[in-house]
Amino acid sequence: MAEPSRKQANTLPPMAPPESTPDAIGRDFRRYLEYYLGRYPGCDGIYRFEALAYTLRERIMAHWRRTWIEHKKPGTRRAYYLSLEYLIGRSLGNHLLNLELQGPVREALEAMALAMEEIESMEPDAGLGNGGLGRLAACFLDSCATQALPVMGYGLRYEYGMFRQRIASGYQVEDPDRWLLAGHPWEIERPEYKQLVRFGGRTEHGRDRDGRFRVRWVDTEDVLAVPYDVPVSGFGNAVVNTLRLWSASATDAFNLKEFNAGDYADSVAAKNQAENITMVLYPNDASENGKELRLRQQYFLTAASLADVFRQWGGRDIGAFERENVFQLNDTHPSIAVAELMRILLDERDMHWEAAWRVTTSCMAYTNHTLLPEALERWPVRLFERLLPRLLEIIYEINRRFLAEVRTRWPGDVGRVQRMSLIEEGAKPQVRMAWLAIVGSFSVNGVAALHSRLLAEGLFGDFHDLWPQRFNNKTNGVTPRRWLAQANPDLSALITATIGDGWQKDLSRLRQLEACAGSGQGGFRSRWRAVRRANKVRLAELVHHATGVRFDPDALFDVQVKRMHEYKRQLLNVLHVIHLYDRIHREGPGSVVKRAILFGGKAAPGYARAKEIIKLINNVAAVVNADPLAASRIAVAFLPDYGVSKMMRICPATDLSVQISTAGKEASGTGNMKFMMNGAVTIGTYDGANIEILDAVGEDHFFLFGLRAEEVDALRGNYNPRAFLEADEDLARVLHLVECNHFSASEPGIFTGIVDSLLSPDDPWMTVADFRAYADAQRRVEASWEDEDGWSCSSILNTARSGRFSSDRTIAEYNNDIWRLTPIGT
Ligand code: 26Q
Repeated sequence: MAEPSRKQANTLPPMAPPESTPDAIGRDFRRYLEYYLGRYPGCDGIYRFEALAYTLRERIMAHWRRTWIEHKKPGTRRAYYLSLEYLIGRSLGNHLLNLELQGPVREALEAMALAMEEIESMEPDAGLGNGGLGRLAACFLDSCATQALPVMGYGLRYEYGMFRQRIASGYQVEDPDRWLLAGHPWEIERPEYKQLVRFGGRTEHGRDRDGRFRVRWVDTEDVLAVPYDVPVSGFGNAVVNTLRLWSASATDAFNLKEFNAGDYADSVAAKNQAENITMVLYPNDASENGKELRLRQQYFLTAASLADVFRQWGGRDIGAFERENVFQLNDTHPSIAVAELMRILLDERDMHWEAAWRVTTSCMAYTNHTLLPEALERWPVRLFERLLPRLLEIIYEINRRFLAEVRTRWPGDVGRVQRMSLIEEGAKPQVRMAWLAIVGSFSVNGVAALHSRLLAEGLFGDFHDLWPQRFNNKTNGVTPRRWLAQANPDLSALITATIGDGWQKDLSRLRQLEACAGSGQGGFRSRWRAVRRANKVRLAELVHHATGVRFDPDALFDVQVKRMHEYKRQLLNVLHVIHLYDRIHREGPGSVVKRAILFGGKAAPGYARAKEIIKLINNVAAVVNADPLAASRIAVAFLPDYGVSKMMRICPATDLSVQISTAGKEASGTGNMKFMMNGAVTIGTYDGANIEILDAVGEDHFFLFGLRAEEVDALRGNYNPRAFLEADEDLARVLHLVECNHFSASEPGIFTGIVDSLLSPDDPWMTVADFRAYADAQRRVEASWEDEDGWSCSSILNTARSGRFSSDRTIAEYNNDIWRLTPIGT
């Protein structure tokens, strides 16, 4: 009886979407506030945000549904982005921009004496990522929607996102980020699409009625995956894609035995075990940590997402699956997808190995984000055996067949077979996840030209020998909607007034600004400066509010914000700050330009050295800022709790973008692109995407310094930091100031670990080797800064030539070379 009426209901035409006049928006806002949330206009600000979010969500819904229907049209090829991280930040301002509702919403709010920016600032950042890799995923989703590509993101709905950082006595303190407590009005729970994910148990091998070899995975502990959908709007195109985040929940059958045995409370308490899976984001971004819960998270995301794709595939011909589905693996974190897809095809879809393997290797594509060996994921075979026994069997079989191929190609090359095996042998055998991802994918890419070349020549060299055509580069990009249009509205208005609209979707058009950079364009240059100065005033307010340090808006804003890591060399930056302080005392305050130096970034809680570096920065800042002579020229601050929203205030106000990683270590970097887009000039090493930024803007508008990747490698083995010290009095003085506790008078000795690491011949980051070159490059910065017009010209050219670093360009390349999707018709 229920069926016909539901069918009938399905044929009802959709309700007309709500109007978007200021009146209608104002009415809906009040209705949500007062009748849905049960609050009043003078309530706590978070509720005004929520009411506005719901008001906007209603206006997204019809587009969302229409986009979904387009995606589901038979024959539509779709891509799935699998990522353990999405660093989304705030969404309200982004949807307002994309739906072109800024005007009417502002008007509606003003009629109630409410300020739009104030409401926007109430939204908590969705911090479901660590740093670059997670933010890249968010920028990619934005570009996919803007290009109307049928792409869906799959991720995890962590209850606790990236921890909040506080500074106490100069040290980092972590506080949990229970971001969902404030309410998450963007998401829609879809329990009807829940999936079961299995763990543990054992496998049974046998033959079915037709005599075919079959494997059953039995006695498993099951966890429910419940999806929550988050809308991803495109810019001005009525497309709304979906980010589907999975939340773990205990099954009803969970611990049924104990339950029936009367251990009611214990069995309910045991639900925690299952629900723990999506409790917390792992906060390390550059080293694997080998925790069992992390592997559970990875399989949970992968299994739930693949099951969801197959649910939608239904009973259609599996032969067409590879034509219509492609999975992009965001690093090795979801690379168990290779084995899981094989498991589904073999065990659930009854395919033969060869056919299943053809499908798998036609559907999977893998992106690598790091060259650091310590970040390469390996899982103990024993852990795999216990947690995912069926997947381990499949990995063994993939490996057996793969190594046979290697032996055929290189007969007798035992070393090569050992190097390439998916299993690293030894006392504690491990599964090499990157190898699994490469073997199972038709495409393997790095994230900047240098990085992709180093992968092919080094880390993945053996695989490149075997399958050169699999390897490709996709230089990262960032979305100009968030990072220019939204973050820098005044500069955007100036750009639009100068070259017209359209750059938001075609960033190469910024090139037209080149004509405004030269002399004879004094009017434009001074407007450019005025906008940037106003941005610097706003950043100075933020810094003062958060740290008590005063930045002079007319100073050179010298900024390094990113995760704390030795390879990123915040230490080199601090050494330079100390050198400036020393110069002021030796040569007088007039010898240096006025500078405001900003640091920001989180250290992984278990990364002791990175935390010491934060402490050093804070101690140096305290001494410098309290010294009247030094403080007359330089101010130093460490901004706590750096994240997406902070960056939206920082990058429009930065003059000098500090990108000084040891060459060959930063895969790409994406902060560098955000700064460039907003008119900062880069001081940087020849590393990652810096190289391509330099190439785009030209060497007159970029401060290049330091060893090249080849030189870093060549120096290894006979690196002698003390020789650099002896040859460079400035450096010796700087290190002496640290060693003699000038910055740690009340805690002597706390920085000896740092000094020792800098002076160790085994220092992999070779900070001391690049000190002289960095200080000299900073001298060139000073000279350029004193030529105000010349600097403005460089600033304008950096923006004008940043078009290549739009994630729209990156996504167009992914689509042309890897995904081959057709934009949906709207
Ligand atoms: C792995 C195992 C267990 C726990 C955590 C992890 C883990 C999590 C996150 C390992 C690495 C990450 C993140 C890496 C990352 O953000 N890499 C950056 O990716 C950017 C986008 O491609 C690049 O621009 C940066 O250069 C790269 O460092």
